[in-house]
Amino acid sequence: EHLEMPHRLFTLVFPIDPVNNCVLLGMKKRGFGKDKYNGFGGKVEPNESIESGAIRELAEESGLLAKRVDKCGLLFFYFENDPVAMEVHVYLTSDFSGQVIETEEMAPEWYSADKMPFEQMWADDSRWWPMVLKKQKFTARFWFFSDMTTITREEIVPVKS
Ligand code: 6OG
Repeated sequence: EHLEMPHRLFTLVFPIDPVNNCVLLGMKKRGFGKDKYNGFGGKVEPNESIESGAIRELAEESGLLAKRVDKCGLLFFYFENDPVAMEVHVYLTSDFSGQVIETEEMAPEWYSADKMPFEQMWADDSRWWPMVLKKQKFTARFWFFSDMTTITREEIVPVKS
């Protein structure tokens, strides 16, 4: 039933340092998700592919230039008071260059991949991040109460690579 809802396309990229098993998170300084840590991403523009949107947003928000990004999951968010669902394409990248910079949007910080600051992240993240650690691709759906904090229903389905 929810599949018929209109969707808005977003990307979310997590840079990974495989040597130290660290992930770069950004403290969002403004806009949607302010004062939360998250990966780097945003809306996909009409003239670009989802992957190029992911690479563009990563560069804009962190200073890192990814040569490639690897799809690890697909998230759908349904908000009680919003008729438009969010479709968020989630990527990892270990193939990047450049220097991490703080931007108007994000204050980046490295975290150990198994010590994520979930209490300062969106409530869904602690539910699906374990799939990332297991290298298991997934599709997940979360229904949020109007407080944007409480998850009222969730579905997390592993998918084949
Ligand atoms: P801009 O407004 O910056 O794009 N996003 C979420 N990420 C997680 N982990 N959980 C959520 O739960 C999220 N809702 C949105 C998608 C918003 C950015 O925030 C992500 C985009 O990367 C509801 O253009």
